[in-house]
Amino acid sequence: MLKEFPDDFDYYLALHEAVAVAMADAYSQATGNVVHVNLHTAAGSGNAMGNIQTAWFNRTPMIITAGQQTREMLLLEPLLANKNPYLQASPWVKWSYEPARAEDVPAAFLRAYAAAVQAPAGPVYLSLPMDDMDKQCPLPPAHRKVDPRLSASLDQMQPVVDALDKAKHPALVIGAALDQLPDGWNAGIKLAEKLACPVWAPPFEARPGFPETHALYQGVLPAAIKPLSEKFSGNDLILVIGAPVFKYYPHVPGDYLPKGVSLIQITDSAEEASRAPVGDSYIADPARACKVIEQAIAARKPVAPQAVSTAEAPKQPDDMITADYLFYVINELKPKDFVITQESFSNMAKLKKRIPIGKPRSYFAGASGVLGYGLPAAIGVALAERESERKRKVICLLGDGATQYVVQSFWNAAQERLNILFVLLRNREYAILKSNSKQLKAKNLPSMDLPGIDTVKIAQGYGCEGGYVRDPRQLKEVLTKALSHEGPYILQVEIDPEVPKLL
Ligand SMILES: Cc1ncc(C[n+]2csc(CCOP(=O)(O)OP(=O)(O)O)c2C)c(N)n1
Ligand SMILES: [Mg+2]
Repeated sequence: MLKEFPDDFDYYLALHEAVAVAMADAYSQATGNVVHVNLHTAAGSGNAMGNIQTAWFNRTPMIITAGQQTREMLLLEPLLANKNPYLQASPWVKWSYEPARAEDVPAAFLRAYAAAVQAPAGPVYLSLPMDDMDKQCPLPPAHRKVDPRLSASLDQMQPVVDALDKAKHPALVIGAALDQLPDGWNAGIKLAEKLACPVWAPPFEARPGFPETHALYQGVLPAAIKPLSEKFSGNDLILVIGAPVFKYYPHVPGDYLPKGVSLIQITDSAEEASRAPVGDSYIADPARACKVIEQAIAARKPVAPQAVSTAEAPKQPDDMITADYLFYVINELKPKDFVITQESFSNMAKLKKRIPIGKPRSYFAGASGVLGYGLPAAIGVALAERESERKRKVICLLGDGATQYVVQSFWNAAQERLNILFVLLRNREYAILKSNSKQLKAKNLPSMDLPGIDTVKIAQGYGCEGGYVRDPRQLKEVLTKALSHEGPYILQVEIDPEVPKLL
């Protein structure tokens, strides 16, 4: 496939398939465009599975091609043949296919494209026997358009409008889908302001669908059945837009909703709609639905805008830098325009509190909980920023454990001289797993610590520059320098190995 490669096509080599898929995923998320990832056959596809799962939950329009042995030998299962390309990437792709004939390869690409972009967008998988590339295509397939978005009509939304007009204390839950649709943030903000109601972010969303700096914003819902339900004790109607109902993590049983509270979900995913354990679901384009509803609902008494509750500035710790203090300082020193990618599991709640996102398309994470996304995602976002007018600085916040899954990414950052500050939170442990153990009241678990890893040295080996900080009094100075560095830089911050509560 790489023979006589066209000059007008950017092809980035990654050193591991997990890196390739996450780089491509984030590039697609940041640009809104379809992306093509080319993997080695069965083994390479296997290496990539975790991030293919993430692409599925991130709703990333991604065409994955994977190599396959020559058709002539497939029956013999030669070395590196993919034994079952239809099944291998399932259930995390929307479509997988190995063309029946070489002549079908171009049309299979067009079908893959159409499947990937249609709502809900997602990855598709094409297995391509290597001898196909030498054949001629007798008749190129026709170029055609497939509208990727669903619609939303007043006719369909009338029951939602009626329910909102009747509700005394509605609340909104706005998901990542509104950050993916170009008109999403505005549509959500207008609806929220007309309803003058509280707005929550769903648990584990990869992107904020609503400004975290807005006076109506309440924070991220807890990722467990009972505590999530309790957040809605003062409401009578919950409208969930562009998110699953809900993404839970630890099992804390209870009612899905408080007694007497009803729920409506608007999603473009039939699967998400069928999976919800409570409430009525409407399948529609979430941004368009917001607009239709906003225009049709009766005006409510405007509420006086609350002051956004900003967390109090923390004191500079005496001994060790805490994650909370680190995020506070990053928020103070960050440039006006920035993008965040992150994979720092135990510190997510603090991050959300200390570095609120006020602009769309400015924060990208993995929606799956699979480790190995946040670091290569910074590369994909930085490539998109470099191509765009914006050229924003990418700040990538990483756990010391998460980083080790995809360290090869540092090579791409160095080769492309991308403008990324990697901040590595070195607590020398899998803190979130310790939090989990506490939640489960499990004792004496092995293998929760990560001694002896110097990630700056690893990154230096791949060509990145980097440095260290452990003294809270030096943090501001060191971080200021690191932020002004042109090109990739990794700052390893020794942090307090505190084990936060899981919920
Ligand atoms: C591919 C994969 N393997 C294992 C896990 C389980 N897991 C979740 S969080 C975590 C540790 C993360 O450690 P680190 O990045 O240091 O973050 P910390 O909890 O210390 O903040 C592990 C191993 C996972 N989610 N994904
Ligand atoms: Mg850690």
